[in-house]
Amino acid sequence: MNSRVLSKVAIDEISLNDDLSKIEKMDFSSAYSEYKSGSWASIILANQTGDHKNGLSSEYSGSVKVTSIGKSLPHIMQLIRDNFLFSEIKSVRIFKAANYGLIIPHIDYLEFKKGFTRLHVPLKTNKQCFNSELDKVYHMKMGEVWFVDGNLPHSGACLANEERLHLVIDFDPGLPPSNCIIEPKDSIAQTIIERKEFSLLDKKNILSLSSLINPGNFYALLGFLSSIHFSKDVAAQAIYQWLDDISVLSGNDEVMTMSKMCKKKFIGDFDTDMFSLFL
Ligand code: YCP
Ligand code: CO
Repeated sequence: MNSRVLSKVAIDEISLNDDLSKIEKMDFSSAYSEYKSGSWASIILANQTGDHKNGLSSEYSGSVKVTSIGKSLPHIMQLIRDNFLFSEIKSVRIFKAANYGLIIPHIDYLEFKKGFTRLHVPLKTNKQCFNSELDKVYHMKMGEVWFVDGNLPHSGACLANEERLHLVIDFDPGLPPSNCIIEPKDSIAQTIIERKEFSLLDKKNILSLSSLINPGNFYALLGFLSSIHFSKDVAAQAIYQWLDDISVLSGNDEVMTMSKMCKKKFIGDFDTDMFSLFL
């Protein structure tokens, strides 16, 4: 797994809760909502323009501007200044996943020349929150600083009737992950999730969805397929192979087109065959 824990920040719970209670009342941006199944949204604390309504990331040179949302969350902004190389930051956001919501397996930065070096810091989480990369599923604990490699297929979820908040900081892509942190601490144990075997029967049951799939339930099915790898030992990107197989078996041209479009949008030319052992 290329994603890894780099450090842990000290969090003062009382001041953090002060900011978290403000976040509860905020309107979240609908940017990137095509990636979600169930509840997922973001708020923008800092970006190129300083406008929090500008929810989409952008590549630029020059320094980041704090938005009105960032200014209203002084404790979180201070935590960032205390722990990270502020001058190399390109954006600061909070990702909220809630109530069994997830992000469909995808590769980031496909629309960019280089993308970013991205770190995650959980500010509110629970045991049913998971992230994945290729064939691994892991859990990020409160205050841990994780490098998340967006160049590999990955996904994230809050599979409980609760809310998960991650601080997500994008740095200049030229910066190696450990250089984003002022004082990196190594040797923090990572929590990898053990999952049940993904059996031939499981695969057969998935393919049998070909008799039920149609353009109207396609996205609901995509969300369901995305959730499987969090509990069964199969790779995140397997959903694109399944979708392809299900849609061919369905004989429905519209579904086949949707399946191809989805794969292209979410993982581009990533070769699922190269990793077919895990499908
Ligand atoms: C991003 N990528 O890179 C988004 C977040 C999933 C897709 C949600 O900002
Ligand atoms: Co991503």
